[in-house]
Amino acid sequence: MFFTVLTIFPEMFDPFWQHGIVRRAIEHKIIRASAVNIRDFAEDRHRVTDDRPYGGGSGMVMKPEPLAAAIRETSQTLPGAKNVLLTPQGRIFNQQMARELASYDGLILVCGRYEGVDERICHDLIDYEISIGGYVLTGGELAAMVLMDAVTRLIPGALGGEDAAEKDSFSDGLLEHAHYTRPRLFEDRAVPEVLLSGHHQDIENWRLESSVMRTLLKRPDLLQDKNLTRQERRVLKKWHQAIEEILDSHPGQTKGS
Ligand code: 4GX
Repeated sequence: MFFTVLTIFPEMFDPFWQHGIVRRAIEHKIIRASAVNIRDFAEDRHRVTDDRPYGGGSGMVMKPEPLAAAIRETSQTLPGAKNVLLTPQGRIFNQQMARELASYDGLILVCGRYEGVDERICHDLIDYEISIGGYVLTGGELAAMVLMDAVTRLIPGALGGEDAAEKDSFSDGLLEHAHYTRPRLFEDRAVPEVLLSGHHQDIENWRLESSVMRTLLKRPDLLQDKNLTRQERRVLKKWHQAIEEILDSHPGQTKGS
């Protein structure tokens, strides 16, 4: 997988590419990454990339010519890449989209600034318009980093050793189970005994129960959308029954108490 980012602030990506899993993936040639300065494609003496909007109003718009030249030249050298524009008008990014994008040879990520890019760019040169969420950033660069981060960890080998990506949160539609590490006792709170037991099947069962119940409490919408497995239904039924027993043990108290 290669990422090429088109931006007027290429230096913003250096710290992102120099740390953690992303850095390792670059060093192991699992991904390639580069940032191209859109300003380098501006033809005028002052290398201007923005202009005033037709129709008036405050704010500036990214000029189409430098952006189009940057996208076209980059696409030419990277056949098989998809062009992605980061924009609040895009589809909201999620894990399924990350998986789809991870299947391509390359992604060209177009980062707008100001009020946005000339509409004719979106139309003719962009394959995907993607938003990372319902809030307004000052530019597409942070959104591009979020997208690259989520895609990188899905590329085989990026996470090293065992490919943990598929065991993760969301890969089976549930949140991750709770995690614990040493010490056994931290500020009066103990690690669940089963995790110290060495009984692998018991641990697996506990983790599934932890996943299901955390999802129920924190993200019930995920359970609503999901085709539940037999084991997942069993966990929900167990707690459903426990709750019913509590309710049944307090007969006669119906309203206001
Ligand atoms: N998820 N922004 C982009 C400028 C812009 C506007 C329109 C292209 C078209 C954002 C988000 C986001 C702010 C980045 C506006 N560029 N990007 N920028 N949320 O808010 O992706």
